[in-house]
Parts: sequence; structure tokens; C-alpha cells
Amino acid sequence: MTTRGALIVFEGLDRSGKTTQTEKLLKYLNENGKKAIIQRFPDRSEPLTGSTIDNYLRNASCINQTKEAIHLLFSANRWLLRQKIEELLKEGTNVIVDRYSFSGVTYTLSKGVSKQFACPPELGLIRPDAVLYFDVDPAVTAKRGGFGDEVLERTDFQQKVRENMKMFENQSYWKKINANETIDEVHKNVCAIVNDLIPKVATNPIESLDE
Ligand code: FDM
Repeated sequence: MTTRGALIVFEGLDRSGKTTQTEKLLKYLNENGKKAIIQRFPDRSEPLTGSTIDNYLRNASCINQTKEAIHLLFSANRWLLRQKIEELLKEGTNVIVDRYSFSGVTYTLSKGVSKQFACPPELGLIRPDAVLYFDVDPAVTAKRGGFGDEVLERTDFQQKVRENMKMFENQSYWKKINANETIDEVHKNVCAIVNDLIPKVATNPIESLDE
């Protein structure tokens, strides 16, 4: 019987170390004979939505659009990759995702849009097997290199995102990671969770986000 891969999502504020850790996890899994890929969201290379989102984030072409329209673009970006992710999982590839619906919802809520608007477009996307949430104080990330390059990288805004992320704390897939530790310590914690997860979910059905 072919077993499926795990959908492992990394979430957290800007500069919380997610991207470094996704790359370390990919290398670790590959070195241990496991198929894995990284999928980043927003996927700025997605042909229909990628370049518009990239322009918005870099404030390159001053996209003068409503928060709601921007939200739906981010969500569509995920929907456009849904089928590809499902196929990869089914063929046994572990999919490591750098940001997903949880960034989608919390960043938009932090701009003042309602939950009633922000949550429904995410329903039906593939439910992650685990969300590794990199918790860190925005006062710490603000001091890290590159912070402030994009439009949403402001400490007061990041603080709101951190507060809003608490809405997912009761979900069974939510696993809080202390992102203040060293890169190697965080990697060790990530590997322990993932090593436990992959065999556990291998024969589980693929499910959709439903709440
Ligand atoms: N972001 C990301 C959103 O506002 N909505 C989303 O759905 C997603 C996936 O885009 F500020 C924001 C979060 C962050 C930016 O930056 C993406 P990185 O550096 O590519 O993670």
C-alpha cells in the first residue's frame, strides 16, 4: 500500500525563523531517505496571482485595492496550488509549507476585516497534519536583518498578528515552537515533532479545513 506524505505547515511572524527551519527540515528529511518539498505561500511564481501579490507586498506598483480583495487574492493563491499539494501527498511526498491559511486569516484580521469575511475562503483547503507555530515577541524580530523591507513588517501590526494567532491554539494540529532558541535547538524540536508525525498520519485520509 502506498502511504501518504504529511502536510507540515510553518507559521509565525515575519523574521521568526520559519524559512531557515523549512530549509533545514527539507535537508534532514531528504538525507533520511524521505521525499519532501517546500511550498511557500504566497507563491509569488503562481501565474494568475503571484506577481500581483508580490507587487502588493513590495509596494512596487502601489496597488490601490480593498483589504478584502487582497485577502481573496492570497486565498486564491492557495486554492490554485491545492490540487498539486494533494497529488504530492498522495504519492508519498511530505509537503513542508511556509505560511498557509493561518497567516491568511490573521494578517487580514489585523487590518480590521471581520472573521466572517476572512475565514470562509479557507474552508476546503487541505487540513495540515501539523502547524508548527514559531512564537516570538515582535520586539525581537524587529531587530533581525531585513525587517521592514515589506509593507506589513511594522512592529505594531506584527503584535496584532501575534494576538490573532491565539485563535488557533486549541486546534489539535497547533504546535507552538519557542522561536527564541538557537537555530540548532529549534531544528531539533522540529525534527522530533516531524519524526513522530510522518508515520502516524501515513495511512490517514487527507482532510479539508472545516472550521
Ligand atoms: N501574508 C501571507 C498575508 O498577508 N496573507 C497570506 O495569506 C499569506 C500567506 O505576506 F507579511 C503576508 C505575511 C507576510 C507576507 O512574506 C509574506 P514572506 O516573507 O513571503 O513570508
